[in-house]
Amino acid sequence: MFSKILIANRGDIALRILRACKELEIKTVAVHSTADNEAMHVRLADESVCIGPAHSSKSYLNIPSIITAAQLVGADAIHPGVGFLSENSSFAEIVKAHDIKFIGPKIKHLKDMGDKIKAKEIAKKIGLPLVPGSKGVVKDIQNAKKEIQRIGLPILIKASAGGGGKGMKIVQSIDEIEIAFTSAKNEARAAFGNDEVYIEKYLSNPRHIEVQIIGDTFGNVFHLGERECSIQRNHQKLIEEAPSPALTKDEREYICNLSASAARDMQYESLGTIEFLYEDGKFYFIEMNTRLQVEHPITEAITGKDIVKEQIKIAANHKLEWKQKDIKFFGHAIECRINAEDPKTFMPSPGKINQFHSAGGLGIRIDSGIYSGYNIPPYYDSLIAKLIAHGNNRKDCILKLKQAIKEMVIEPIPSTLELHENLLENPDIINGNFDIKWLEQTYLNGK
Ligand code: MV4
Repeated sequence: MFSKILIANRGDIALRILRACKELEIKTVAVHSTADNEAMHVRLADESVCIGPAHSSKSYLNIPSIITAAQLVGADAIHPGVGFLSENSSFAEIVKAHDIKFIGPKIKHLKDMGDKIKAKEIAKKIGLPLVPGSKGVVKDIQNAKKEIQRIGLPILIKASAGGGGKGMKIVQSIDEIEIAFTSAKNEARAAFGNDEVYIEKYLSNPRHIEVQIIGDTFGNVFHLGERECSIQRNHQKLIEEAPSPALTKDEREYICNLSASAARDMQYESLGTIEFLYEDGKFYFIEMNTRLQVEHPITEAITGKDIVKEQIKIAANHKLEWKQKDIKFFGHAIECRINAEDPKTFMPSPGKINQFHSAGGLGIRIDSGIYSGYNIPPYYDSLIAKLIAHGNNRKDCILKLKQAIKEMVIEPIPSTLELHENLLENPDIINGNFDIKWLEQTYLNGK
């Protein structure tokens, strides 16, 4: 087992990883920017190293600085957390070149899944259903038009180096193709330094359903059920739940087993998530995330597994101590992401928290680095807390969440706590009747 892990992240996720390390009796090293001197994960770590100024390009994304910190303290592994460097294959290569273990999947899988066209090729080979689309890169407008004739409108142009929705263009009618294709390429070049694009049939009202995968270095690869992540705005998820209220038992078994066997074929290691769109009873693979995810606590709630501890053990070449049949699913879990944002305009609302009061009770979990007197810096993601409820069933879970939201106090900064309170009273939410468009087009528009 590792003796010292450097946590290359901040906020609630750094704290989450720190807790897993403590339970495994591994020493922890926090790295932080000058804006995070007073952060909770820094206070609780055994050691901390300031790795640069506030802007994340100079600190949390500063590879030389992080490697130097790891060498200075003698860390034998680095956990990249979520976001930042977590899916950066060059970072993983550099970590490895310094004889430090990168806690995550094989470099090959970071690379393959980072290239969305390659990811689709692999997914196809291993039997995952794809959205109908171009075979690989679409080079020019001529070819784009040919693809449209074959696939039919509407289509979506996506960046091969993209993911998370950046640089996508919808084409509803053929005369839009020239502008859409050119701007998709320009945006992709500007955002990713790679202007390769591909085309897919555009699904207008899908749900977003993803399957959690875990694999060890001995070829044991299992699924830990699915998560429903359709409640989102601007590609930022607000609420996630497990299991999905949209699936039948048969559909769940089908997609989870298919995902596990696909990941097994790849000999996937560590944590991963296979993302699907789900529309009219059919699943379509879109991409695979090769990291721990923000919404992992709902999977932990319904499976009773600490997947961050498992991820660390896997990186240290421990064998998973259970098989697929040993994984039992219990009840229903929902996560509300609480952001330091205005609940109506979604404008970031950093600043000082004068009062913080947590919620509690059976089945309530709060992952957060905030405290009374904490000053939320303006430089990073606005997620400040994750409120997770686990109940016997979906109704029980919603009731627990509503009470927890009433109990929680985060003052005086505006936060999305109030939005969640309202959402949980909405009949569509209560009935599980929503898709990826619902929040923006139905809920926020109708207000
Ligand atoms: C799509 C789609 C509709 N049709 N692909 C957005 C991010 C990236 N993961 C893929 N995304 C989408 N791909 C086809 N062919 C709609 C989206 C999409 C979306 C997907 C999941 C969760 C939220 C979303 C929000 C807007 C668009």
